Amino acid sequence: MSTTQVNADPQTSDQSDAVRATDEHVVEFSTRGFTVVRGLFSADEAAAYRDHFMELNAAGNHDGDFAGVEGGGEFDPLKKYPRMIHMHRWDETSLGYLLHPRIRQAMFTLLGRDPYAVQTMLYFKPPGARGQAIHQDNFYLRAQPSTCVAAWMALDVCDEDNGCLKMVPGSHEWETLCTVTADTSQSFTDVTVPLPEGVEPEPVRMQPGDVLFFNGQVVHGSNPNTTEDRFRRSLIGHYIQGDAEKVAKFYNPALTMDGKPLELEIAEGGGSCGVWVDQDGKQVIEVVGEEGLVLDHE
Ligand SMILES: O=C(O)CCC(=O)C(=O)O
Repeated sequence: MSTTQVNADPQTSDQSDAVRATDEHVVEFSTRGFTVVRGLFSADEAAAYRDHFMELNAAGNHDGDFAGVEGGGEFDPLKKYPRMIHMHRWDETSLGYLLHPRIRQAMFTLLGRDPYAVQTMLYFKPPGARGQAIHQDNFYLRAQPSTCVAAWMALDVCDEDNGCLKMVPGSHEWETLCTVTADTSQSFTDVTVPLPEGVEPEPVRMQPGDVLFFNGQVVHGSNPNTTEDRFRRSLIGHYIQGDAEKVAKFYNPALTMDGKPLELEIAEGGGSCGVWVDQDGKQVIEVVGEEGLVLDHE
């Protein structure tokens, strides 16, 4: 199959090293749990990724495609545009993004060392599609010790109308929360986490080519795409911090940022999780027993 190829070579791409993660990004990432490197990829590169994945979608189904749980109705647009996962295992362009030198540089700057690469995802989020209820990525990846990190690239303009990501600043300091049932008329997944009163996620508006880096403990999600004519496509690489020794089975083998496969120990699910309790009028997380729910991936 011939599809649009994306130039992943920083020596010849128009973006080169012009845009990099800086000290300000490091400060924001460590204090808020996430940061956006604006223009890390050019608008043309984002357009080429968009074309590539639309061609892959048009070519048929792929292993792991996920149209969501029941609840989207008879005309659920995700049936035609299911989320793709682990494309880097069979698609060079996805692998090129996952290990891209600019992503590697940004990760190294934010984390102080290379991470291991473990997953790719592509959200098409067409007009009318449900969003994804708020969650913490490390609930699924189970990277231990420490956590996972995402590099979430906007392929379209992302705003509140088409369901941009929304993040809870500072929640990277939280324990992994116990999950509760989500509203599947709004979310294509059926689990979520509760927030204490007064805590609201904030929308992250992005332009094509901007990359949002976020810590795997950060509570985040997205609302439905309420537009009639705008997709909200995004390409995501998931990584685990380079001191992780274990990860859930689904993510093994991991890859070094040079592309070498690496078998880590398997982290079993069902560990302890946190619930919100009142302590002297303040909501704090109390870690309780075992999480009953074990999911392979989000
Ligand atoms: O793109 C979205 O709407 C959700 C993405 C997400 O939750 C993730 O990348 O972990």
